[in-house]
Amino acid sequence: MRPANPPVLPAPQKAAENPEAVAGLSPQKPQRHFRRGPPNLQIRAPDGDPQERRQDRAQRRAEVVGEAGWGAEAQRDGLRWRGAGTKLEQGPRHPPKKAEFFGWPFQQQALRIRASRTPQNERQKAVVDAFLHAWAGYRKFAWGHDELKPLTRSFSEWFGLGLTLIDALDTMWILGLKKEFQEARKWVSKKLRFRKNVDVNLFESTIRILGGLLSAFHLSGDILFLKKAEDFGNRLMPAFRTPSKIPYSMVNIGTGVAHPPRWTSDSTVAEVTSIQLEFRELSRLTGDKKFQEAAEEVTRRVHALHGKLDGLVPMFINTNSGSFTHLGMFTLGARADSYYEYLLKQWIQGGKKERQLLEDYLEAVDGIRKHLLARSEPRKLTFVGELNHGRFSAKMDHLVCFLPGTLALGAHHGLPAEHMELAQALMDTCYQMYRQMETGLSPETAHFNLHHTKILKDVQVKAADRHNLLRPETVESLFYLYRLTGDRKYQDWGWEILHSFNTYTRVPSGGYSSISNVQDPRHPQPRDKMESFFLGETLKYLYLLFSDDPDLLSLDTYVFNTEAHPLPIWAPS
Ligand code: DMJ
Repeated sequence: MRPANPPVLPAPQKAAENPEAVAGLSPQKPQRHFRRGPPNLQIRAPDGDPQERRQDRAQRRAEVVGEAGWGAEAQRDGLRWRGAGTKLEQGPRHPPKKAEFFGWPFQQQALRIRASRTPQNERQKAVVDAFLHAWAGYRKFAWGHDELKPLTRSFSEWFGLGLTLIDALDTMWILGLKKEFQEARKWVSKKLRFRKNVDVNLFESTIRILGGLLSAFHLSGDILFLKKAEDFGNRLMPAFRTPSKIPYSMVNIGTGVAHPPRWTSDSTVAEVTSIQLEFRELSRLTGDKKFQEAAEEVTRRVHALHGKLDGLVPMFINTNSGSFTHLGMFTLGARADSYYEYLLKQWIQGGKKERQLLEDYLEAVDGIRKHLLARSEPRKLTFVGELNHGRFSAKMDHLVCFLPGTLALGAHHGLPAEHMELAQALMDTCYQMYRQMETGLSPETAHFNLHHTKILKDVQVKAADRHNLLRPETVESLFYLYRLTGDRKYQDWGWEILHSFNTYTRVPSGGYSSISNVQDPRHPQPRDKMESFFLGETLKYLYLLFSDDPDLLSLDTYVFNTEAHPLPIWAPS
């Protein structure tokens, strides 16, 4: 019923191959759909066995790639010689003129997604229960503030912008929590004001606030969220006024003064390269190109820089010179992680036409294979280590666990099958980072054992790394791996993790708390903080993981930003 996923270079598709032209799905006017954004979320009763349907799709995909007869090498060569297939198409990159956009009757044409009415299974209900418990704490003790402090029943401020509330908007929509969504919407309408003298971090506020508002707009069709997003995006723009066009990490959204942190003129590479999905989408929606142009200028400059190692990037970049600094240090963890994620996801967002993004991504995956992969003892777990001036360290941040999901997503979109194999191996490892801990929760950073000794566990933890911040990366990847393979073990692993969160991090009076010691089930030492991404990402991905409906935020229609906010894939021209 649905077209097989195209290989890297898809053959020109007939209009009839539009996935939304499938019988039984709510019809869209193709032209509007293509120009404006995603189709409605397709919520329907599953027809037939979901596993079978998934296998069919996987088989068709394999056939398409197989027919093309490309291995990884040939695919990349194909990129170069098949110019027609790789030319940067300008179609979806020209947003509608602003006036045209705002004259648009949203109630009829906004590509809204109905709040989920999918029958929820027991596991999904458990996620809804967890969300409501977290939300109850936030609502009671931290309403309108950035983060809940569940133990002291108070709150903390980071930007003073209701961070948790905004980060959680689309999760509520997806979980079908209409009453909670409406109450939060009212706060956004009545209380959320960006004209305030406050420094925000460009990256963190882009992925959480801008991403959260854009996604809430797409799911609900409510223009309030788009207007807020545009206001906020405008206030972030001063960050790009630097000698190098590489943005400062901080910007005051009231005064318009941007600056680097006090101690350096560097920005973090992951931060400046992980704002593009949001800025590009904001341009497309508003018709104002400046957001996209500023963000893409960063991509172009980073692409051209020296100091990479087979596609791997250092962790810092200077806002004056525009060059990488602290050369020779390579990680897939903090400060570099989402650089790789956004190469792939921008390529997908733009309709798989921007060749440079894909080439940089493919080169980086090869770089990871060549320099950063190793296997632990005794279980031979494949992990991604770090490189410091040629010295390998068997250290892996939990943050790296986004990678199995990203690799699987790339394979789904036609990249080499070996990416999926690596994704599955790394997924096992990320699961073991939970499984081998006494609480069943992963530490912030794992050190892998490389020696044939009597140490029984592959995953070792240093005292400073024993905390768990309720991070999403592993359940995020479990969602992709289940969605794309249909192997139920990934759901079971996610279920175990949810159980551990409930056992060790749930605070009876409301909310969940990060903990300081994942190795001590008797004294996990709650830290009195519930990060906004627990509601924005962790619980959302768990809910999606437990869904058997591949059309609940289809990976052919949406791309998730690095804070789990779904944005539309710009439809192919
Ligand atoms: C989130 O803000 C995002 O997922 C980001 O990419 C990494 N850090 C946190 C979650 O761990």
